[in-house]
Amino acid sequence: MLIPSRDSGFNHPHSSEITPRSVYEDRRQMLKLMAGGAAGAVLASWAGREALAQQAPRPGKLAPLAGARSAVPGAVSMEKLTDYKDASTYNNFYEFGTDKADPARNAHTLKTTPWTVEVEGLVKKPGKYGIEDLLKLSAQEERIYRLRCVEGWSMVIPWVGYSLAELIRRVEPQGGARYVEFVTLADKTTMPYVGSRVLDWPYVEGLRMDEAMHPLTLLAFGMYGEVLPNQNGAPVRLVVPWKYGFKSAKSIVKIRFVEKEPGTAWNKAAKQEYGFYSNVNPDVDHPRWSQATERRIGEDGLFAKKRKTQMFNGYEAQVGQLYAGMDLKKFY
Ligand SMILES: Nc1nc2c(c(=O)[nH]1)N[C@H]1C(S)=C(S)[C@@H](COP(=O)(O)O)O[C@H]1N2
Ligand SMILES: [Mo]
Repeated sequence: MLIPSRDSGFNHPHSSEITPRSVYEDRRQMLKLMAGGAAGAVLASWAGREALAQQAPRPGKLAPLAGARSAVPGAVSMEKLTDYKDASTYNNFYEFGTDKADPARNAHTLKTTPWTVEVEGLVKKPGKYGIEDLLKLSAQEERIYRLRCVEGWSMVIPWVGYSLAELIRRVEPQGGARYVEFVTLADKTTMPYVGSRVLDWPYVEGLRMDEAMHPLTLLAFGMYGEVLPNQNGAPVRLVVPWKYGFKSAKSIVKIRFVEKEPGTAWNKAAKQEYGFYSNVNPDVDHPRWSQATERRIGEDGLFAKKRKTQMFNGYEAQVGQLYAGMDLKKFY
């Protein structure tokens, strides 16, 4: 993320600063391409998917968390998975620092047990959920989602979780609830950047009720068949695949049902640059850079080809109707 320089003297990372991969990785990529044939990266069948699954065994780093393959339309991308190593070492989690490598380096201090998520606001059944109960509230599914960051890179990650709608139905929103606000942990003792002026803490995000209820909106507890690494938002986060990455709030502690559009962390930091909707849209430029193309993490070496960003990150068939008639340049 990049916000206009303010009086903080803080240097924000630029989209152009995506760490170039080493020559070693170029070589590795070349060997992979040779081994798999030119079409090796594109697999269009379930057989292909299974083959990929074999290429990406459980990392064996954290507790296992299995999910059955999701039947939700659009929930299982056939694209090649991003390497676990890349997905867990190239992160945005500003509570732990602004460099992409900071979260993996610093988030070991995050204490994820005990963990409680409070459901509050305009619901008939407010309450506190211990993380274990929240995990068991519905069946865990594997969802292979593209996630595209507003800075211009993307990944393909096998998440484990269930539709946020399952929880929402359980707590019975009142008629006046039109938005859902997600409040994340802001603990100065374990998160070194909370208190810095880079953002207003806690990091807050929000969705319109119909977006929150959409079956693709995932409450995620794991990835690659294991519980989430701290740097990816343990123990529970959101993944909203048709929106820029920053909508996918990490380490959630409160889910609040509200009447008015909630203020969100990046909108508060730079209103003209990050709107409430933040739908992935190649036709709406960020004020300071184009959003038309993206780089897939792991492909950013010698053989890198920029990919064309798709409308709603490729999920238009599933979510396009949520925005029928809306001016997406105005509601960016
Ligand atoms: N609490 C919190 N959640 C956050 C962020 C953050 O800084 N703090 N960064 C967001 C951004 S900008 C992105 S791109 C994604 C990155 O998720 P990943 O590191 O798992 O790929 O997390 C989002 N969720
Ligand atoms: Mo992002």
